[in-house]
Amino acid sequence: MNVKRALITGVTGQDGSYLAELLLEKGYEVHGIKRRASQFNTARIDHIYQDPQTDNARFILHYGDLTDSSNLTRIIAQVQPDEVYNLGAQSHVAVSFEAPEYTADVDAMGTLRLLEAIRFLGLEKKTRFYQASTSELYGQVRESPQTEQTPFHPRSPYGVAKLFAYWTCVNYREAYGMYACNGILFNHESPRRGETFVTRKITRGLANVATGLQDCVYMGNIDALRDWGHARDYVRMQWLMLQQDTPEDFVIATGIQHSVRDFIRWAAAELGLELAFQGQGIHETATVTAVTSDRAASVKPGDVVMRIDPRYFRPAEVDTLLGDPAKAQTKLGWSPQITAQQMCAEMIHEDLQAARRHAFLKEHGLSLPMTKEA
Ligand code: NDP
Ligand code: GDR
Repeated sequence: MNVKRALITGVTGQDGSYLAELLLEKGYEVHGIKRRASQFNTARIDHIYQDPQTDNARFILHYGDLTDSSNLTRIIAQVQPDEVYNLGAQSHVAVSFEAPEYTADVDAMGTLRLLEAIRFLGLEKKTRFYQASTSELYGQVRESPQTEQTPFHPRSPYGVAKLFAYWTCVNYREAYGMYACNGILFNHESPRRGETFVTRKITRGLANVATGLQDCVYMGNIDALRDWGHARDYVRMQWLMLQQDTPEDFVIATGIQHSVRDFIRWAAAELGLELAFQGQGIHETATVTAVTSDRAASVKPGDVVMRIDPRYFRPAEVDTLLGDPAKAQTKLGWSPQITAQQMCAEMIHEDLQAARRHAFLKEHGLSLPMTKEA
């Protein structure tokens, strides 16, 4: 039987880890590109790691970087992939304002480098290409909900870089007949979400508060509205998009919107904390009004567990995003299985366990360094 071969950039990230699991389950040989780092950076994929010394390893990692054309070309020449999933990116919107040139190099030029390598190697009729596009393309939204036809107006260096990548993907499809698709994915989260994205910052921060490791979480714009789904649901869609007869772009979203404030409320409720939000703008706080579970043994009514820190405001904000997944539902038969609230509960569960481990170690004078900044 002909085993399909996939190459994933960003395999060490949230989506890369779930996608690698999915493709391995489907019998693929999965190749991933990881960056060299001064410490191990494979925590999300260690559970599926396969010893390269074994003869039949189906999960193979290559050192590489989206800023290095020669490296990408060499890996693609060696792997001869049937499918490339370009998930690698400097993916943090706020950080893209701090490092705009690097973000453009990785997120925009990195996509071009990959597509050009496929073409240069004469693989444009063999290799199917998935581009991790984003709802950040809509930015200052012109209509709601957003569809595949909604005009783009990115609001950050990240969004602008991803816009270049989006159009590059479309252009290679039109110019060279490549099977190349954009998945326009709305925010998706999980217990594997990076610690500085808002949902994980909330679940991790409040779990730390519940166990006495931290007093309070400091947030930015909690009025922001997002359409949150679960990463495990969304990677299924990335694969499905590459299995169609013709390449097309798809919005992937739940079609349901919540505020950051709602997410804080859910996370607190999962810990048995009822909150009252008081004050406005930078003076807004969340105070505990009742503690209904021993999960938050370190907290008492009257404690302020959330404050605003303007450092987390962005130079230009995306206030509201809401996706319309009708095309994906009709053409691909896809619909999300996990609600945002269920996902929040799963994240709290995992972060509470981690916080309890930290608290236990601290109690026994064995504390590991713990980064509070997020
Ligand atoms: P993560 O930030 O969790 O993962 C990003 C991955 O890219 C990591 O493996 C990271 O490596 C890698 N990476 C970063 N810089 C480079 C580089 N220079 N060369 C090679 N690899 C690099 O992101 P997600 O998994 O959440 O998202 C996956 C993709 O989907 C990204 O492109 C993101 O922009 C996009 N997206 C995400 C959405 C979401 O809500 N999660 C929504 C829409 C789009 P390392 O582990 O070493 O840092
Ligand atoms: P986003 O996700 O910018 O939408 O990009 P993030 O979780 O960072 O922010 C969502 C919203 O929450 C507001 N916010 C805060 N955000 C962070 N990170 N930290 C805070 O303290 C905070 N307080 C409020 C933000 O201002 C924003 O409005 C994510 C990334 O995964 C991108 O790669 C992806 O393309 C998009 O989702 C879709």
